[in-house]
Amino acid sequence: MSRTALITGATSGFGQAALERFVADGWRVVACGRRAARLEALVQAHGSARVHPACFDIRDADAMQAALDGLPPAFRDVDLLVNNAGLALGTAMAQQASLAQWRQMIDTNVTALVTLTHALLPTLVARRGAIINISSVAGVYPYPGGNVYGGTKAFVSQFSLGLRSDLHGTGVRVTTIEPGMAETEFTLVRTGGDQAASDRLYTGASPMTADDIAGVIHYVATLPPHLNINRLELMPVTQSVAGFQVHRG
Ligand code: NDP
Ligand code: 8X3
Repeated sequence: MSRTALITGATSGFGQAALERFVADGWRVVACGRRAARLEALVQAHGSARVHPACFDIRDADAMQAALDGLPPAFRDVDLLVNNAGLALGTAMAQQASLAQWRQMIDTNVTALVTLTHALLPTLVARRGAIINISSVAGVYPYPGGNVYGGTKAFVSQFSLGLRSDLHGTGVRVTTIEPGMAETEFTLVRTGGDQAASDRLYTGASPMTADDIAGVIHYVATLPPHLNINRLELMPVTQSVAGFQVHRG
């Protein structure tokens, strides 16, 4: 029986790579994002029986609800919610950071994620479905300039554990995936479109790929229904943690 996944941030990076994996495995996918042309290209590539485009800004709760209300019958029974849409903006120290950027990260990574989860929980409970939340190593390990981005991802990881507790006995699975450095449009977005900065970060570093993360998302989603992975932290071999700093003055 064909299952249905709703993937946010399906126009790029992890979300788009995950869509490709799920469609190839016979799933239907509700593909969410703001960039209509990219969503349309996904429908063209895979067909409207497999991919339904849901074009909305995830921070707009009314637009989100309208998109859910407008799902064609074949895409309404969502078995898997992949909360992937998100972003980091800037790497400024907190004392120099933009409050507007902080708010945009919170609105996208936190408020929109909980709003969509809240809207889909009745369906997911009825279908004994699954939720995969994309967090980050930035939510576990602090680094200079990570401030609010890391805070939003710590929220995602803790919210996921809370969902696990609340959904106890429903059969709904909840997993947090916490990736480290992966080459996508993430750094392009974070730097306000600085392709050279993005290239500098990834060149020679052998970062993870979007497809690496998509494979993990698909693996988690297709485990036997009695098995729940609570959280999974991943890094490229070239990345590790080295945290403390000491100021003497
Ligand atoms: P990309 O920038 O390639 O993709 C981000 C996706 O989020 C896009 O599809 C974008 O769609 C969507 N998105 C962003 N803002 C909104 C919005 N307001 N409304 C709707 N959709 C939105 O980055 P990644 O694939 O790397 O990021 C995916 C997730 O993984 C994010 O949550 C990120 O924080 C996380 N992550 C990334 C890591 C990395 O190193 N790349 C590591 C750890 C976690 P559109 O612009 O079309 O709206
Ligand atoms: C993205 C990973 O280390 O750039 O979440 O914050 S990092």
